Amino acid sequence: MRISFFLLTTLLFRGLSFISSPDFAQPPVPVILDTDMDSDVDDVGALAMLHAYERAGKVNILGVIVTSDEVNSAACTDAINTFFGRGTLPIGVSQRDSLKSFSKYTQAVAQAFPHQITNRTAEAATSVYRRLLAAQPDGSVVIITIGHLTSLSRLLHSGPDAASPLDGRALVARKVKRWSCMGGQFPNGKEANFYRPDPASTVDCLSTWTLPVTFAGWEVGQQIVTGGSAFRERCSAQSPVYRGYEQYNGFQGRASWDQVAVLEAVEGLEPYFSAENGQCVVAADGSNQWQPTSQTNHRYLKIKGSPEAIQKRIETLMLGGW
Ligand SMILES: [Ca+2]
Repeated sequence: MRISFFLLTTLLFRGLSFISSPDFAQPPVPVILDTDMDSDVDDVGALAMLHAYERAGKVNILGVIVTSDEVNSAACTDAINTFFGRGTLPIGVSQRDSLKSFSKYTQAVAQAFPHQITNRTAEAATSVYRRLLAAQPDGSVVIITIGHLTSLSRLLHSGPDAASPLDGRALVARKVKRWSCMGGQFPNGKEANFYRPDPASTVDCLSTWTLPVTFAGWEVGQQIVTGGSAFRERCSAQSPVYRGYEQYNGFQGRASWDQVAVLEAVEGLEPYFSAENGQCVVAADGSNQWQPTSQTNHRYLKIKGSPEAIQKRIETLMLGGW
């Protein structure tokens, strides 16, 4: 009886391992995440998703750019990376002094979970961006921005350095495959990542960028609420993801703007999204307008099917599943 039970549990374990085993059919996609880990908590969910993808063999996280002036934004990011076993991941920051304290969750996460890096000790974002890109195969890197575009703009205007003789635009053109951007409201609107606090960086990036870019607009993530009470029941209380959502609003749930960008960046359009091709034009105040054209490198996402299916997929990944 005891042997039978042992065999049963062994087979069950092997079966589950097979179901959750990494998909090695495609090599993992090299990804750089550029986040404003501060005011909203969807950045926590998005970073947790990337770690789940990495464990499943889908992505290779090269590093994280923290585009924020919040004093604990880099420490919180490093604490999450460390929790998921990637404490050696490079982190580059957009700002190292004149820092402010305004986040509802970054301090709590940083205090509760081990980390090494802080905003004051981290490398500059431009140096990290350039070093990470220079080391990758040509045309391979996916950049995911889930905050404002100050660091990406600085990268594009950077000059040659020890990492590469190429300037920023040439380095991006050589190494990047595509950009997934949480930003804007489509077809027309005004969204925070585009207009606050650095709308000039949005205008600059969109006018400078020549490779494919997919916009995950405000109106998509707004329809997908994650991190609510049902999520709390399934999430380990020992996780920084739990701590983040607990601190942010006590698991009342939050829109999934940033997670949508990560989901599409890794899994592509199907089965959750369709896309509209055209041109996103940004005004000096950060508002955006869509111009339908056929010859373009821009597209924006639309939900295909039900928001509930996307919510379920995102929460599974936020919980570390596959
Ligand atoms: Ca964000």
